[in-house]
Amino acid sequence: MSKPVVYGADYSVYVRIVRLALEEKGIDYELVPVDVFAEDGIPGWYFEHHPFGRIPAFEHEGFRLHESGAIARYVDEAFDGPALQPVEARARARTNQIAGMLDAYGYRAMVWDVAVERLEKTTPDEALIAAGLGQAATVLRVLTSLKATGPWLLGEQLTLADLHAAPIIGYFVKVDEGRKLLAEFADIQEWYARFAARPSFARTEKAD
Ligand SMILES: N[C@@H](CCC(=O)N[C@@H](CS)C(=O)NCC(=O)O)C(=O)O
Repeated sequence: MSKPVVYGADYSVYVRIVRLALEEKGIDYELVPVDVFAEDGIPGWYFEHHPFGRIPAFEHEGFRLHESGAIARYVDEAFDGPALQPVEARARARTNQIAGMLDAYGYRAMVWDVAVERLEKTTPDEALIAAGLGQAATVLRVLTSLKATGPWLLGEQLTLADLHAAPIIGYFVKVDEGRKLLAEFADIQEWYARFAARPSFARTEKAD
């Protein structure tokens, strides 16, 4: 069986979600570099893989996919290794709910409006950061209320919900405001520290 291929860059939260799924399943894969923010633009050939020019894209023996949620579920279902989705309907729905909530309400606020704005801008837009922190607080509050008892978001089983949340929160805590806000949500802070200690998280860390 040939290795699956992930197209993307190590700075990307969404690429990391897919790579975490592959790492946690113990699957060898190839990372083909695609920099969507390159000065000379996205290479033309990449639009064959992702018509919207986002990362990641994925390919496995001629089967192409984009959208990290779909890719992560495919990786879980098509390969051997520990199951990353609960079998029981409500736990499975909760897993999908957490990933969907982070996509819809967490990613832009936590990664772009707070972390990227603070880290990358010469004159950060303080109003944008404040609004992003407000939204992030709601996400962290809801995540706290959805978290099951046990080490992981769904309880005893590590799932795609953990793999979806950790890279987003990992980006958020690059800045002081993110770390400070996370500290107000002890359960999620402890969960994040636990996840961040996993070898898969170290192996998918952005190279300096
Ligand atoms: N819905 C997509 C989102 C992917 C996404 O937004 N990736 C970011 C990098 S983390 C990207 O490609 N951004 C480029 C841009 O916004 O132009 C997925 O789940 O894969």
